[in-house]
Amino acid sequence: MTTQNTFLAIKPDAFKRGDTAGIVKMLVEKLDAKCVAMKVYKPTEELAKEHYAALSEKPFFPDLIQSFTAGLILGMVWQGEDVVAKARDAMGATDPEAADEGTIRKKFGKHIGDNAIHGSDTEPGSAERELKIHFPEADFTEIADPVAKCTELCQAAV
Ligand code: IDP
Ligand code: MG
Repeated sequence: MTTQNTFLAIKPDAFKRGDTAGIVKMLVEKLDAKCVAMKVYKPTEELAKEHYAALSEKPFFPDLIQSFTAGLILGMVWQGEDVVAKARDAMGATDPEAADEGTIRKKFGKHIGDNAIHGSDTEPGSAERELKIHFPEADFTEIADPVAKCTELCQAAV
C-alpha cells in the first residue's frame, strides 16, 4: 500500500445544517489519516459540471448540479495509507437509507440527493482528477486539529 490523497467535501445541505464539525470529527476518528488541506467555497456551475462529468447523462444530473452549487461546501484533502477506500467505508453507501450504522451518511444524510458528503471513488485516477479540479494550488500541509480548523473556517464564512 502506498500513501494516497483523496478529495472529500461536505455538501451544501449538510453545511447549511451546521453538520461540518460533526462530520470532520467522524473523519478524524475513522480514517487514521492526515487532513492536509481544507477550504470553504461555493462551487460554480462550471466546477460542478466538471466534477460530476461522468454522471452527465443521468436523469438526476440537473438536480445534482443544482444541489452541489446551492451553497458553501467544505472541501478537504486527506492523506494516508489506503485513504481513498477508508473514506468510502467511513462515508457509507450512496443512499443514506442503505448505509450501515455508524457511517457518516447514515448519521448525517437525509436521502440519496442529500447524502452529506462527497468522496473520491476508488477507481484509479479518480482522486487525482478531483484534486486537480478542487485544489489546483496543491498546497498541502498537515492541519494539526481538523475539527478546530473546520469550526474556524465555517464560522468565518457565514
Ligand atoms: P457517490 O457519491 O457515493 O460516489 P455517485 O454514484 O458518484 O455516488 O453519485 C454522485 C452523487 O449523485 C451521489 O452522492 C448522490 O448525491 C447523487 N445520486 C447518485 N445516484 C442518484 C440517484 O439515483 N438519484 C438521485 N441522486 C443520485
Ligand atoms: Mg462517486
